[in-house]
Amino acid sequence: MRIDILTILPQLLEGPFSDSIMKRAQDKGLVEIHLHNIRDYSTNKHKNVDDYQYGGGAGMVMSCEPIAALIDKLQGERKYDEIIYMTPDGELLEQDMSNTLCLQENILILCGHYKGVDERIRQMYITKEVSIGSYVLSGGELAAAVLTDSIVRLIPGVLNDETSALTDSFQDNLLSPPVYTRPPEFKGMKVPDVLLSGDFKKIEAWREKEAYQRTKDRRPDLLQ
Ligand code: 6GU
Repeated sequence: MRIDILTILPQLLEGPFSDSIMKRAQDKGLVEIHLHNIRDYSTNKHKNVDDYQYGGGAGMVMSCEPIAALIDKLQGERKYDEIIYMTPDGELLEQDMSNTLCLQENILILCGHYKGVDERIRQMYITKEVSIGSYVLSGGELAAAVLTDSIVRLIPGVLNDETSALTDSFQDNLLSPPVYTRPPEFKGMKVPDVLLSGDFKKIEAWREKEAYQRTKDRRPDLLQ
Protein backbone atom coordinates (compact mmCIF):
# COMPACT_ATOMS: atom_id res chain seq x y z
CA MET A 1 0.00 0.00 0.00
CA ARG A 2 1.10 3.57 -0.68
CA ILE A 3 -0.08 6.68 1.17
CA ASP A 4 0.78 10.18 -0.10
CA ILE A 5 0.17 13.02 2.35
CA LEU A 6 -0.03 16.63 1.10
CA THR A 7 0.70 19.27 3.74
CA ILE A 8 2.25 22.66 4.38
CA LEU A 9 3.87 21.24 7.55
CA PRO A 10 5.56 17.94 6.61
CA GLN A 11 7.77 18.12 9.70
CA LEU A 12 4.64 17.70 11.88
CA LEU A 13 4.09 14.28 10.31
CA GLU A 14 7.62 12.91 10.43
CA GLY A 15 7.47 11.97 14.13
CA PRO A 16 4.32 9.82 14.13
CA PHE A 17 5.62 7.61 11.32
CA SER A 18 9.22 7.15 12.42
CA ASP A 19 8.75 4.89 15.45
CA SER A 20 7.20 1.65 16.62
CA ILE A 21 4.57 -0.07 14.47
CA MET A 22 4.41 2.62 11.76
CA LYS A 23 8.18 2.45 11.27
CA ARG A 24 8.23 -1.35 11.27
CA ALA A 25 5.46 -1.46 8.64
CA GLN A 26 7.54 0.74 6.34
CA ASP A 27 10.79 -1.13 7.06
CA LYS A 28 9.03 -4.40 6.15
CA GLY A 29 7.91 -2.85 2.84
CA LEU A 30 4.21 -3.26 3.70
CA VAL A 31 3.46 0.45 3.30
CA GLU A 32 5.15 3.47 1.73
CA ILE A 33 4.30 6.82 3.30
CA HIS A 34 5.31 9.85 1.23
CA LEU A 35 5.10 13.39 2.60
CA HIS A 36 4.77 16.24 0.08
CA ASN A 37 5.18 19.92 0.89
CA ILE A 38 2.46 21.90 -0.88
CA ARG A 39 4.65 25.01 -0.67
CA ASP A 40 7.13 23.42 -3.11
CA TYR A 41 4.40 23.72 -5.76
CA SER A 42 3.65 27.40 -5.21
CA THR A 43 4.61 29.39 -8.30
CA ASN A 44 4.56 32.92 -6.88
CA LYS A 45 7.76 34.50 -5.69
CA HIS A 46 6.82 34.54 -2.00
CA LYS A 47 5.92 30.83 -2.10
CA ASN A 48 2.45 31.66 -0.80
CA VAL A 49 -0.04 28.82 -0.48
CA ASP A 50 -3.01 30.82 0.81
CA ASP A 51 -4.92 34.02 0.11
CA TYR A 52 -7.74 36.23 1.48
CA GLN A 53 -11.22 34.83 1.14
CA TYR A 54 -13.66 36.25 -1.38
CA GLY A 55 -16.52 38.03 0.31
CA GLY A 56 -14.30 39.13 3.18
CA GLY A 57 -13.98 37.78 6.69
CA ALA A 58 -11.19 36.63 8.94
CA GLY A 59 -8.93 33.77 7.97
CA MET A 60 -7.01 32.71 4.90
CA VAL A 61 -8.01 30.06 2.37
CA MET A 62 -5.60 27.58 0.81
CA SER A 63 -5.23 28.36 -2.90
CA CYS A 64 -6.15 26.02 -5.73
CA GLU A 65 -3.00 26.20 -7.87
CA PRO A 66 -0.26 24.59 -5.73
CA ILE A 67 -2.58 21.81 -4.49
CA ALA A 68 -3.87 21.10 -8.00
CA ALA A 69 -0.33 21.07 -9.44
CA LEU A 70 0.78 18.55 -6.81
CA ILE A 71 -2.27 16.28 -7.16
CA ASP A 72 -2.02 16.41 -10.99
CA LYS A 73 1.62 15.35 -10.81
CA LEU A 74 0.88 12.43 -8.45
CA GLN A 75 -2.17 11.31 -10.46
CA GLY A 76 0.05 11.22 -13.53
CA GLU A 77 2.22 8.65 -11.76
CA ARG A 78 -0.48 6.31 -10.40
CA LYS A 79 -4.21 5.94 -9.95
CA TYR A 80 -5.54 6.76 -6.47
CA ASP A 81 -8.32 4.68 -4.94
CA GLU A 82 -9.28 7.57 -2.67
CA ILE A 83 -8.32 11.24 -2.48
CA ILE A 84 -9.12 12.19 1.09
CA TYR A 85 -9.47 15.68 2.57
CA MET A 86 -9.06 15.97 6.35
CA THR A 87 -11.70 18.44 7.56
CA PRO A 88 -13.85 18.90 10.69
CA ASP A 89 -16.97 18.81 8.48
CA GLY A 90 -16.09 15.43 6.99
CA GLU A 91 -17.46 11.95 7.71
CA LEU A 92 -16.59 10.82 11.22
CA LEU A 93 -13.71 8.31 11.31
CA GLU A 94 -14.80 4.97 12.77
CA GLN A 95 -13.16 1.54 12.73
CA ASP A 96 -15.27 0.45 9.73
CA MET A 97 -13.76 3.20 7.57
CA SER A 98 -10.21 2.10 8.44
CA ASN A 99 -11.13 -1.54 7.80
CA THR A 100 -12.25 -0.56 4.28
CA LEU A 101 -9.36 1.81 3.52
CA CYS A 102 -6.68 -0.71 4.56
CA LEU A 103 -7.67 -2.82 1.52
CA GLN A 104 -6.78 -0.04 -0.95
CA GLU A 105 -3.59 0.21 -2.99
CA ASN A 106 -3.02 3.98 -3.26
CA ILE A 107 -4.44 6.66 -1.00
CA LEU A 108 -3.81 10.40 -1.12
CA ILE A 109 -4.52 12.53 1.96
CA LEU A 110 -4.78 16.33 1.79
CA CYS A 111 -4.31 18.26 5.04
CA GLY A 112 -6.11 21.58 5.36
CA HIS A 113 -5.06 24.69 7.29
CA TYR A 114 -6.40 28.15 8.07
CA LYS A 115 -10.05 28.32 6.95
CA GLY A 116 -9.54 25.28 4.74
CA VAL A 117 -9.00 24.76 1.03
CA ASP A 118 -10.78 26.51 -1.84
CA GLU A 119 -14.10 24.72 -2.42
CA ARG A 120 -13.17 24.01 -6.05
CA ILE A 121 -10.35 21.67 -4.94
CA ARG A 122 -12.88 19.72 -2.92
CA GLN A 123 -15.28 19.48 -5.86
CA MET A 124 -12.67 18.66 -8.49
CA TYR A 125 -10.40 16.17 -6.73
CA ILE A 126 -11.66 14.96 -3.36
CA THR A 127 -13.44 11.58 -3.20
CA LYS A 128 -13.80 11.38 0.57
CA GLU A 129 -13.84 13.93 3.42
CA VAL A 130 -12.87 12.72 6.88
CA SER A 131 -13.09 14.20 10.39
CA ILE A 132 -11.60 12.51 13.45
CA GLY A 133 -14.07 13.97 15.95
CA SER A 134 -16.29 16.85 17.00
CA TYR A 135 -13.61 19.35 17.96
CA VAL A 136 -11.37 21.67 15.95
CA LEU A 137 -7.65 21.08 15.40
CA SER A 138 -5.28 23.75 14.11
CA GLY A 139 -4.70 21.77 10.95
CA GLY A 140 -5.36 18.43 9.29
CA GLU A 141 -1.90 16.96 10.01
CA LEU A 142 -2.61 15.37 13.39
CA ALA A 143 -5.89 14.05 12.01
CA ALA A 144 -4.04 12.60 8.98
CA ALA A 145 -1.58 10.91 11.35
CA VAL A 146 -4.49 9.37 13.28
CA LEU A 147 -6.19 8.15 10.10
CA THR A 148 -2.94 6.75 8.68
CA ASP A 149 -2.05 4.93 11.92
CA SER A 150 -5.51 3.36 12.13
CA ILE A 151 -5.21 2.13 8.52
CA VAL A 152 -1.59 0.93 8.52
CA ARG A 153 -1.93 -1.25 11.63
CA LEU A 154 -4.64 -3.23 9.77
CA ILE A 155 -2.49 -4.09 6.74
CA PRO A 156 -1.84 -7.85 6.84
CA GLY A 157 1.60 -8.56 8.25
CA VAL A 158 2.00 -5.26 10.10
CA LEU A 159 0.89 -6.64 13.46
CA ASN A 160 2.07 -9.95 14.84
CA ASP A 161 -0.01 -12.36 16.94
CA GLU A 162 0.72 -10.48 20.14
CA THR A 163 -0.53 -7.17 18.83
CA SER A 164 -3.26 -8.65 16.64
CA ALA A 165 -5.90 -6.17 15.53
CA LEU A 166 -8.59 -8.83 15.86
CA THR A 167 -8.75 -8.29 19.62
CA ASP A 168 -8.77 -4.48 19.40
CA SER A 169 -11.56 -2.46 20.91
CA PHE A 170 -14.30 -1.70 18.32
CA GLN A 171 -13.37 -4.63 16.03
CA ASP A 172 -16.47 -6.50 17.24
CA ASN A 173 -18.27 -3.37 18.44
CA LEU A 174 -17.06 -4.11 21.98
CA LEU A 175 -14.48 -2.30 24.08
CA SER A 176 -11.50 -4.37 25.24
CA PRO A 177 -11.60 -6.10 28.64
CA PRO A 178 -9.23 -5.05 31.46
CA VAL A 179 -5.64 -6.35 31.21
CA TYR A 180 -3.03 -7.10 33.87
CA THR A 181 0.66 -8.03 34.02
CA ARG A 182 3.04 -8.92 36.85
CA PRO A 183 3.14 -8.58 39.81
CA PRO A 184 0.06 -10.59 40.94
CA GLU A 185 -0.46 -8.10 43.78
CA PHE A 186 0.29 -4.35 43.61
CA LYS A 187 -0.34 -2.05 46.61
CA GLY A 188 -2.87 -4.54 47.90
CA MET A 189 -4.71 -4.82 44.57
CA LYS A 190 -4.91 -8.36 43.22
CA VAL A 191 -5.12 -9.63 39.66
CA PRO A 192 -8.47 -11.46 39.22
CA ASP A 193 -8.01 -15.15 40.17
CA VAL A 194 -9.44 -16.41 36.89
CA LEU A 195 -6.52 -14.90 34.93
CA LEU A 196 -4.06 -16.92 37.04
CA SER A 197 -6.10 -20.13 36.77
CA GLY A 198 -4.63 -21.38 33.50
CA ASP A 199 -8.16 -22.39 32.43
CA PHE A 200 -8.31 -20.86 28.96
CA LYS A 201 -12.06 -21.43 28.50
CA LYS A 202 -12.86 -19.70 31.79
CA ILE A 203 -10.48 -16.85 30.90
CA GLU A 204 -12.18 -16.33 27.53
CA ALA A 205 -15.61 -16.31 29.18
CA TRP A 206 -14.41 -13.77 31.77
CA ARG A 207 -12.95 -11.51 29.08
CA GLU A 208 -16.16 -11.61 27.06
CA LYS A 209 -18.23 -10.76 30.11
CA GLU A 210 -15.91 -7.87 31.08
CA ALA A 211 -15.81 -6.52 27.51
CA TYR A 212 -19.60 -6.53 27.40
CA GLN A 213 -19.89 -4.89 30.85
CA ARG A 214 -17.34 -2.20 29.99
CA THR A 215 -19.11 -1.44 26.72
CA LYS A 216 -22.50 -1.26 28.47
CA ASP A 217 -21.08 1.12 31.11
CA ARG A 218 -19.00 3.38 28.83
CA ARG A 219 -20.29 3.13 25.27
CA PRO A 220 -23.86 1.78 25.33
CA ASP A 221 -24.26 3.27 21.83
CA LEU A 222 -22.00 0.49 20.46
CA LEU A 223 -24.49 -2.17 21.59
CA GLN A 224 -27.41 -0.72 19.61
CL1 6GU B 1 -9.76 16.23 9.93
N1 6GU B 1 -9.15 18.66 10.76
C1 6GU B 1 -9.19 19.66 11.65
N2 6GU B 1 -8.57 20.80 11.36
N3 6GU B 1 -9.85 19.58 12.79
C2 6GU B 1 -10.47 18.44 13.04
C3 6GU B 1 -10.45 17.35 12.17
C4 6GU B 1 -9.78 17.49 11.00
N4 6GU B 1 -11.17 16.35 12.71
C5 6GU B 1 -11.60 16.82 13.87
N5 6GU B 1 -11.18 18.07 14.08
